Amino acid sequence: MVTEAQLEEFERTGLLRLAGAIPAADTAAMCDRIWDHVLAEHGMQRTEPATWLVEQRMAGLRTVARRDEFMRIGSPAVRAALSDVLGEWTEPRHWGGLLVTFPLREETVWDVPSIVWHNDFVPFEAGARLRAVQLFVLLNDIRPRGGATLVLTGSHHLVSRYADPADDGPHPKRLRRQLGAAHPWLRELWGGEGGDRVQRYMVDGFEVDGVPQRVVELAGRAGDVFLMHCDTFHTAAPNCLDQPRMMATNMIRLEQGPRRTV
Ligand SMILES: O=C(O)CCC(=O)C(=O)O
Repeated sequence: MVTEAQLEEFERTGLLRLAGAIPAADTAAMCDRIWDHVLAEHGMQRTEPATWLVEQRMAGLRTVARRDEFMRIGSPAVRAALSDVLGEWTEPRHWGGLLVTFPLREETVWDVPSIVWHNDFVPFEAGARLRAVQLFVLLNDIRPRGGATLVLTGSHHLVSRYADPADDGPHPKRLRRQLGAAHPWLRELWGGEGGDRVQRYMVDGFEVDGVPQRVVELAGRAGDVFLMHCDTFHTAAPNCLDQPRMMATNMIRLEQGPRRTV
């Protein structure tokens, strides 16, 4: 059950963490299926890091994500939280799109990336302020700097201010351009480099139009699940540690009918 304090945090930051929302045995079974695939398709062996040759986020995982094990992402805790936050929601046919990144092979200093910051396009719906929630699920333990998704907390409030209500929905490129033109802090987040970006974006944060913004890394333990407001900016991050990051994501949409607005 999501508490009032968690709902308030979700409203303020666009992000809510459910610790241990999926049992360890279930996430372990999902990781086993990913490793089976990685071995069969790429010859990468779980116990032999020297064979981990794919550095980019791994493509071609759709078939694995259709395996029954991944239906367990829809655990009782995840379902209850979605109901508390969204009200009525649409049951997805599949629960996971997989986000798997193996470690970079060259020693690299982790930094806040300046590329691919985006919101995922979800069409506007009359009368609904919260149209969808994006789930991010940790399938293995992911330490900071280990490739977990980065989220610009607070940015969902900017999207609702800057997106043109006459549009069919919030277009990420358009928004990036508009927000960047108005705010150097954002322009340099998704266009700049240099300086201490960790300090600037993850520690200090900034108020944009009176709305606090800060970059948060979705690191944590296997089975932790994050619910993210669908308009929140986020991006992929490099994996500078020695273990793969294994996550799943999905956009859970509002059901037609009675709605909760936040
Ligand atoms: O790879 C990642 O962590 C980013 C995922 C992402 O941008 C998305 O699922 O929309």
